[in-house]
Amino acid sequence: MSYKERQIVSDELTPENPETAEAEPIKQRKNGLYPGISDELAESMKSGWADTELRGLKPIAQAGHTAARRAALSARFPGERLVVPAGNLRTRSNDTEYAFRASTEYAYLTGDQTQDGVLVLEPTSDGHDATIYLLPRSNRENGEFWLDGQGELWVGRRHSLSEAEQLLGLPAKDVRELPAALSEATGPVRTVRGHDAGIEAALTDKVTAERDEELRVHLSEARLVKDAFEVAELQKACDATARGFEDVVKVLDKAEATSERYIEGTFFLRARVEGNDIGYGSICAAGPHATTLHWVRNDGPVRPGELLLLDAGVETDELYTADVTRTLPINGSFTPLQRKIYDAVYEAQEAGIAAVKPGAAFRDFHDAAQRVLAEKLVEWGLLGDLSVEKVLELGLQRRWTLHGTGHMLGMDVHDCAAARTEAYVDGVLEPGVCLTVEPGLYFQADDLTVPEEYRGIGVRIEDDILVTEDGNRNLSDKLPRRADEVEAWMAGLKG
Ligand SMILES: [Mn+2]
Repeated sequence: MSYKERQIVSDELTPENPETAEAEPIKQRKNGLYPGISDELAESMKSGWADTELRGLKPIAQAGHTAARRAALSARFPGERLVVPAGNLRTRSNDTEYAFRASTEYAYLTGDQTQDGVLVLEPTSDGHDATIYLLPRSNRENGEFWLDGQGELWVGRRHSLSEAEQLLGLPAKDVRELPAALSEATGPVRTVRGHDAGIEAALTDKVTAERDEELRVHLSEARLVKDAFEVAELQKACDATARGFEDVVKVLDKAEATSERYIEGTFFLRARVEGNDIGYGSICAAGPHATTLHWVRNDGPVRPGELLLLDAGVETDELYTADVTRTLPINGSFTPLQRKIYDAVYEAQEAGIAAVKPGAAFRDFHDAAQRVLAEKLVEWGLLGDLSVEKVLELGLQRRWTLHGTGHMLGMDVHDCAAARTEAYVDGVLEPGVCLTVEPGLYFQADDLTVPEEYRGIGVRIEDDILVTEDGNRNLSDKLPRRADEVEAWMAGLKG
């Protein structure tokens, strides 16, 4: 069947009118439009298929945690209908789509990652009833399963609604019924915007941007403290990421013969084999590219004698990502100047990590790391005869430190981004918070204010730190950080 034929059928099967789609066989409706399909073939495709319904399925590992997360959401918005969509496929070009990644809010509250899914919390007298709306198994009677481009014959078997109920611990209904039901519903409602235009259209007269933002903020702040399942996922992400970094070190000679792309592809292989994906575009920055904070073009040369700044993270199948950076001497050993700069960043990171503990202000680890870096820059004579205090007061070190020292980490690499300032940047750390500590020094290739030999050197060291009851735990400590340990680790891997 040609693409064009599939397109016509799939246009006919718009979900707005599921009853029509159910009742009327496609072939009859579009009489004569499918010259390649005989009545006999259409009839044949309707039957002769085994019952593959799965029974007695066990709930997913995080079912208990998602129930607790929904309960917290319910308590925050009593008496209101809450609508949280997974999102839809997005076009990459013509009829090809980007890989689907469910919205963080939906995956956090359900553990499900199905495109077009929607979680709805209906208010009751004492809380909410949660229902998950999903696309059911493809209809075989009307030909949907093989004639529609999103039919199961093309894209693979989906869970039936009954299977989804067993797995997720939630009642499941047909998502094609949802827009009409939402349009007719009365009472206060909020939704998470930006994921599903169809759901937003159905709610357009009922929601306000301000109230929807409050829902988004709540869901961001709810994720500040990770539960036990989430901590285990983040550890898994960090462990897989460490193996991905080892993979890269083993093939540095191949990267030298090709480009930074070899490093990107090598890490991606590990991410796909052990996890769902990379959690963000890998930064594979060799030589002066290391001074570009978000270098993701990764098309440059990899040269011995220079440094490789690799900032990459595996995202687990449950969508928790690591965010780790190591700066490595491409030939296996630092030059004295590279090492001097590296050691300064290492010392700053040590000071930053030491400042991560329950009761500390979120800003403390940033301040601790920035002070060390300012001291080094003054010591090296890059800031004239200014004192460290004066440099920090004027923020002059930032010409070379450039960015904040860390951020929350979780399902999003920059997690909890909608949290209010008082809950995040001006907040206080508590056990279960997970954040990155990632100071850096960057001397741009065209920076005339530093000695020539500094130009084009960029160093960042980044680890994922969990706040514990009595301090912190470095989830990414399977990768060495100290310069001599990095060299020994590389030598061991290169054999
Ligand atoms: Mn980061």
